[in-house]
Amino acid sequence: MIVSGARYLPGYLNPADQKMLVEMVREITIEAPPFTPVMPRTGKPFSVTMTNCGALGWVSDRTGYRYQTHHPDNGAPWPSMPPILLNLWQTLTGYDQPPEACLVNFYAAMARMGLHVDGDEADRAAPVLSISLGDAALFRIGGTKRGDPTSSFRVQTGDIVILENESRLAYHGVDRIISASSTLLARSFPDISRINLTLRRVTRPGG
Ligand SMILES: O=C(O)CCC(=O)C(=O)O
Ligand SMILES: [Mn+2]
Repeated sequence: MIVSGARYLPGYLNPADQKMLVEMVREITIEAPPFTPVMPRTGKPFSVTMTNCGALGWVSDRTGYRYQTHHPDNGAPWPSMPPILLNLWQTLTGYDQPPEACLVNFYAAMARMGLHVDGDEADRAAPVLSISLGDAALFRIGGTKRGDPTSSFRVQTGDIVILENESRLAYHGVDRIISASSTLLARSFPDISRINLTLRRVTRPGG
């Protein structure tokens, strides 16, 4: 792996598991349709659309980034965290608290995600578990300071990346999508190239 503390599990999910997760995402979007987040202050739209499942969902609007219990557009509670995600979290992280949020990012062919730290969680001891589905992406990761050197590698469908220990607060982002490198999403999400699921623990027990 490219940065110490992170775990990269290439091809962890087999094609049948990947299809099951795509169907799971399709069901989530029926209750919680993808929304377009905007940057705090400027209101500039993200190039990805998003939704969430779990007790808490990550949102961004003009007032800031935060976790909230309801969909920003329809006000409904997020769909519950599917058991398959709880199981993956337990198997791969062994963390003693379950994940509270699964952020679902939808990348169209030209979408990207700038370098950032996942820092809106009170529980920074918990790992972040990230699943890639569909077209490959150039994933960039560096250190815990913005100026630290970075390197990039291709994450492919079925790959899992876990940010934990000294990589938990590492800068990371998605430079670009490698179009037409997978057919996984063609049927269920014809306009989407890549889906990323990010599982996170948000709150600390008792606080
Ligand atoms: O799409 C990815 O692989 C990364 C997504 C991400 O870093 C995030 O949503 O915080
Ligand atoms: Mn992130």
